[in-house]
Amino acid sequence: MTNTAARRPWRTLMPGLALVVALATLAGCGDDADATSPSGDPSSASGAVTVEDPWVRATTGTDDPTMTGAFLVVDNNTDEDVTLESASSPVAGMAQLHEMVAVDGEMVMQEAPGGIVVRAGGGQLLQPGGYHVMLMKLKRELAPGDEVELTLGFSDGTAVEVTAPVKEFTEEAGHYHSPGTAEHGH
Ligand SMILES: [Cu+2]
Repeated sequence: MTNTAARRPWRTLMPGLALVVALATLAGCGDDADATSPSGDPSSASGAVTVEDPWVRATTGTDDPTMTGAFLVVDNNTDEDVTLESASSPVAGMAQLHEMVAVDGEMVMQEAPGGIVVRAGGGQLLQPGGYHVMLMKLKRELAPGDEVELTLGFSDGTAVEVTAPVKEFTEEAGHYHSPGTAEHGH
């Protein structure tokens, strides 16, 4: 896990992003066909890694408006495991991939060592209470209805750019530990 990209000024990444957008467009989203579970149907494999149902938690009215979580579903329609290795967003000075772990009976978040693996032909949910993209050093407040660009980098070299709507998420005390309340469109 490196965060070298996050430390660089965003503009230095822009030339690469043009290619990213092109790749993401070619990969397609499969919005029409995909009403199934994230684990998917192998027979419908499109040979691509796709990102669906992205959303970002609003920061308006939160204790710490400098950070928030981004949530989404990764579908791996290829024959090989792939690892989500990096994330970035123009609204965040820094982004990390986080997991939740139990420490002394409490769920806390930490950077996911080695990223987030998505099995061949399978899917992985990033949701409140579980894996998530941590957006830090936010450059502005995120209100419900806003949109946030996210770029996800994978171990096979692909990068997927998505536009995530900002949504309200009411949480209990602590960070994102409300398993079972995740919004998941599938
Ligand atoms: Cu986190």
